[in-house]
Amino acid sequence: MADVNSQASGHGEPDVDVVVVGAGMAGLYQVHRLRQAGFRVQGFEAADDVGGTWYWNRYPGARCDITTLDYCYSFDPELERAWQWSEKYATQPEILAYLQFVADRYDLRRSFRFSTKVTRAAWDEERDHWRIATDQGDELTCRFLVMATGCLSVPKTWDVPGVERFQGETYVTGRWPHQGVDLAGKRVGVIGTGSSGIQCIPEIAKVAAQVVVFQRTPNFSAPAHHGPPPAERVAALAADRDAYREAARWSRGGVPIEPTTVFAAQVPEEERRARFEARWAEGELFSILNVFADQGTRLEANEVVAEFIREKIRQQVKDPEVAEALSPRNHPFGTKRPCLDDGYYATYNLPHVRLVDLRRTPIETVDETGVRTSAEHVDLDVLVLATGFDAMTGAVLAVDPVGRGGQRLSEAWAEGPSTYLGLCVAGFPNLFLITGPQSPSVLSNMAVSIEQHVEWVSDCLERLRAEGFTAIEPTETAQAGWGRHCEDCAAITLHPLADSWYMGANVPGKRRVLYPYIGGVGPYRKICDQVAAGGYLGFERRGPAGTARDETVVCQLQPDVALVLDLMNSLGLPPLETLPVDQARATMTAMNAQRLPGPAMASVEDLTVPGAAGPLPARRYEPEAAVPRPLVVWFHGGGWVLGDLDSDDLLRRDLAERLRAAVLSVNYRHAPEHRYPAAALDAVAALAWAAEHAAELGADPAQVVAAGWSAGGNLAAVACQQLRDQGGPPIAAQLLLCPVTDCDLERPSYRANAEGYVLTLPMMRWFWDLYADPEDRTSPLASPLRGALGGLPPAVVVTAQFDPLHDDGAAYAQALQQAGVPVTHLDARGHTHTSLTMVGLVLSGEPVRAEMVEALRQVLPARVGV
Ligand code: NA7
Repeated sequence: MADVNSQASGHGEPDVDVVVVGAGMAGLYQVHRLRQAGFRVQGFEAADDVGGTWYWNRYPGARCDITTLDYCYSFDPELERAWQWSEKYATQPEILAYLQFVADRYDLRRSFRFSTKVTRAAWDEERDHWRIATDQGDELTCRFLVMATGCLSVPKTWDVPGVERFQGETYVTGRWPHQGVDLAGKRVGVIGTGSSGIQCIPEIAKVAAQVVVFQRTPNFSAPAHHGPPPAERVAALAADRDAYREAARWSRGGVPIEPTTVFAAQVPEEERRARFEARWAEGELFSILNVFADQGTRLEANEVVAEFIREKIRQQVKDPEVAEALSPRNHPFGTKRPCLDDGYYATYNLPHVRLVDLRRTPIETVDETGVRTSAEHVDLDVLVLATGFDAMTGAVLAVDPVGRGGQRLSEAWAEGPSTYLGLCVAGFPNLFLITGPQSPSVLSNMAVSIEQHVEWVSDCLERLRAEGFTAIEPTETAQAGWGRHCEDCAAITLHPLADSWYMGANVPGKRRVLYPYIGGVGPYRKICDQVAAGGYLGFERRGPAGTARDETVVCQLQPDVALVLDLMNSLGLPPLETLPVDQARATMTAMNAQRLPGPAMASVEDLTVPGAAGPLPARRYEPEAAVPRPLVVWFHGGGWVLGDLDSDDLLRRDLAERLRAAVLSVNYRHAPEHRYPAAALDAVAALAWAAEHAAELGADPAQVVAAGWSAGGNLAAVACQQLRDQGGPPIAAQLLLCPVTDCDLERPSYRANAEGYVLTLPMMRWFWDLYADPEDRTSPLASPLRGALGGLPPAVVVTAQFDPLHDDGAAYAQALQQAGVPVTHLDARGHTHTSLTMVGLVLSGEPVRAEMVEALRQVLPARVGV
């Protein structure tokens, strides 16, 4: 081991290879792995022994709330055999004993300097190493700095006014005295009802003479059902340990639970209740978070679970007023860390326990003898602060590493944490965060996430050493891309609705973003693995071997689009273009049948409208709306070949509802039975008829919109050109969603997005071949981009980033603009050709469709029906 008191020489090799800060679950394993790999490692720990969270949080009732046989190391089967957990959720002393056992078993203490805080870390650009200083006067240099400082290790600064005046005993749950506290016969006030408060209140109530709980926000809590480790889990683990652990590593939360695919709206009330009761009985966080697939993303689904829990609270608490005060109503279930408890709610039935609802009677101040609220003075002997932590960033920013160019991490993070994969930070070479912000961390089983990070970091350092690099750092572009991906993930959840510590809302002045990554443990592991396997995608590596820089930006697809693509790939369906047309149509019909129900309409009516060669089936959607309203004449997608009256049904309902418009969907004739120009001529005829009969269709003739998706967008564009040439009837606007506008299949987006995003280049070839002869394709009736564009109705053109047709739409928008037509071009980032149509399934499409409709409203002549 290096002499950590030695002054850094500043020349040649650094004193050690790696400094690891923290001797909790992460730091212990990191030191172990790096030592095994032959690195010279020095650890520092502020406490006088190992344990991290479990060293500090010794308050009564402190326990794990992930089943402990999942919340433990899995890197060594021998270790697993050597340690048996006595309970389903181990108590703090047992977990601390386990970590001490681990430290002994691998002789880890010798690598740590305890009772020592790292106070300074600065990157030496000339020598490619970090300079570290501690509060004990150590100064040393290291090549790599690993912050294993924990996500919930820095208690939040006391922000309860007057706390320092209190003359009784004051205890912070996260800094509970080691010798314990005698609360027997005392009047105890507890501020805070997060996990710590909810765990300690029932225990304190067992001994104290009086307990007064000061609650600002009620939290959701489920019974933990303490007892021995669950028999099925023990059996599953015993039967095949490796498979069990592997399943956890690739799961969404780090515990091997099968995610449900049942949406709340899909099942009747009775079944909803049965599903909830079954999960409630399990007493596990991930179970109760997994009643419905959409409870984390849809308020209505969430409210079903939330209300079931409120009902449970009412059943447990005798006084209805207290029960109501304990019932959370200001945040969706799961957006604040839910708790597991042991008789928490029933505690309020005890005569010596009282709840003070701070929303009704806020704390004015703490004074020498107790707490004064707006309604009373509560005399106390003891004040317990269970007020939480400066989560995710507090511990790292306490050191506030100084990176390249003298930039402090706090400056780099002024607008919120910005990392690549939650592991590294641009501008801070060779700095690694274990379970940092923008990694799954606190939304997962920490043990699994810690192991994944530690192993990734260790492998990375070994690869750097083997390949002769001395520094690694993410590119700004890769980091910005990861930040966008994290935001995209957060945006489709309900998290932004809550003032939670996940959102940084508990610390005044902290930037409001979702700090952890919510994309899931398994998907995240896959991304990290791909980054490494690809030669450190998005990283620059430097050293005597030269510089290797990779400019990749990972995860550019919207997260829910990626999930749908994965799901579709897993079905192993044959490519449509390899099927006979009737089978391709049957496949589409079968897939449409799987859809969720769309927005309800006041009426949906089937009718016929005149086409170019006879009547065409059509369907009219009427939302509840003011009249007169716009009329959208809709042409469905399907490459002129596929599709029927049911195609794009959800999209049309969504459009009708958002625009408060009547939508008339016309089922034009399809190829190959009716090749070019049948579909185009039908579209022209139907659009003309609809525009002439708008009033009869209950709409405003001045607000007729020609619209369509994909090949339907092609038909809408073509029909607008034809009606302009025919001298009317007038069309107010055109809405072209991912339209086909030209027969040139050589545009860059056809190459970039040729495969893998549902609509493929081979499929487009197939559609064109079935629709039109090569010599016909260049006609404006097939390729509207080649037509005259002046004098066309204002247009809203939507393109999707990962659509082979992206450049078709973009080129049309540009050409329209050049021809003097007012155009709004919306380019949907991270979307595919089909994803914007997946109403209810792909939530990231909602803001795009909202923007699309808003743009349409802007160009419609009269702003009615809004
Ligand atoms: P939490 O979950 O942040 O809970 C802190 C609690 O303290 C919460 O109820 C807060 O109410 C309350 N609080 C914080 N500041 C105040 C002030 N000034 N006045 C009144 N009440 C206040 O921390 P925990 O230690 O319980 O749990 C942290 C995590 O550790 C937990 O989620 C598990 O992952 C393990 P608020 O909700 O902010 O209104």
